[in-house]
Amino acid sequence: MKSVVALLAGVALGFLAALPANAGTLDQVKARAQLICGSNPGLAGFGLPDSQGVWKGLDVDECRAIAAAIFNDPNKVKFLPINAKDRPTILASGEIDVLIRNTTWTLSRETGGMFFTGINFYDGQGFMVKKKLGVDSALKLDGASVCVQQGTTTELNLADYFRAHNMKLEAVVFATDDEATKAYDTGRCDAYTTDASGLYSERLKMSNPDDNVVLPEIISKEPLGPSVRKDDIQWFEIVQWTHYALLTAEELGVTQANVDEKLKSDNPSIRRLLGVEGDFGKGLGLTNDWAYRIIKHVGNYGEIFERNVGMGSPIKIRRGLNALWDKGGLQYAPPIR
Ligand SMILES: N[C@@H](CCC(=O)N[C@@H](CS)C(=O)NCC(=O)O)C(=O)O
Repeated sequence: MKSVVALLAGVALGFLAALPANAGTLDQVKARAQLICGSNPGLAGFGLPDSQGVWKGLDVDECRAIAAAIFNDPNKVKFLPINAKDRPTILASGEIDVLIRNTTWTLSRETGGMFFTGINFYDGQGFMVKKKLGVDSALKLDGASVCVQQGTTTELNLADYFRAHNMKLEAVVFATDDEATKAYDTGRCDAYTTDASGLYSERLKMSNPDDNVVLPEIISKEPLGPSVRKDDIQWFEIVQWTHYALLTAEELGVTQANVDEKLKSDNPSIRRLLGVEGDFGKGLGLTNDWAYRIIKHVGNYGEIFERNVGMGSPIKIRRGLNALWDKGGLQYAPPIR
C-alpha cells in the first residue's frame, strides 16, 4: 500500500516537475488543485476571514467564482493575505494567480505589470471625521492631520486634493490599515481617508461608529478590479469573463436559486450563458458549463453585492455606479456569443 502511495506521489511530483516553467496559469492551478488568490485580510464586506476562518466578501466571492468555473468547487481557493504596499511585487513573484483586493486600476500600475481584467467595484475616495470636530465638508480640513495607509492611491489623492485647494496637510502615514484606523479612532488624527467602500467598512471597527461622519466629497475615481500578470492571455480572459458571467447572469435574471430551472429556458442568451447551446467555455479552456458552475455555487453579481456589502448587510452600500448599465449604473458585460 505504502509503495502505491509513494508511487502515486512520485508520479504527481514528476508531473509537476514536468510542467514547463511557462506552463499556462490554468494548467498550474489545475495541477495544484487550487487557485491562489491575493486577498485583503481586513476589510469587512470585501475580504475578511470570519470567526471560523472562512473568508467572506465581494472580492473573495469573485475568487470563489473563478474556482467554481475551473473546479466546479468554490472552495478550491487559498486566500493569501496581501497588504497594500506589497501588491505589485507579490503578483509579479508568481506566488498568487490573481489579485482581487480592492485595488485601483491606474496607468502606472498597469504599465508596471499589473494587468487589470475589469472593474468589479466602482469606487471613489472620501473622508471620515469625528462628529465632535464639527466639520461638514472636506474643504474645511485646512491644517488637519489625516491618517492614511501607505502604498495606496489614497495617499497620492490626499496630497493632490489638499494642494489643489491650497490647504495645509499633515498626512500621518501607516503601513497597515489597522494602525491607520486605530490611530484615527484614538484621536491621533483629525480625519481618516480611504475609498468610500473602505469608509463604510472601517466605520464599523471604530469604538463608537456613530461618533463618526463621512463627509460628502468624493475626491477621486477608484475603479477597483482584479489583476493578473501579463504573460498569459487565456488566464486574463478567464478572470475577465468570470466577472462578465456574474453580470450577465444578473442581467438575465439567472440566480443561484433558479439556475437549474433556467437550464430549460428557451431564451438563447440564457442557453449560451449556461452552456446549453454553443461552445463558449471551450474557448476559455474551460467546460461549456463554466458560467452555470459560477452561478450555482456563488450566485450572480447582484447576489454577491447584496450579501456582502448591500443594504441588507452591515456595510450598507447602495448599488449606485455598481448597478447594471440597464439600471442606471456602469456594470456592463459584453455579450456571450
Ligand atoms: N484602492 C486603493 C486603496 C486600497 C487599500 O489598500 N485600502 C486600504 C484601506 S481601506 C485597505 O484595504 N487596507 C486593508 C489592509 O491593509 O488590511 C488602492 O488600490 O491603492
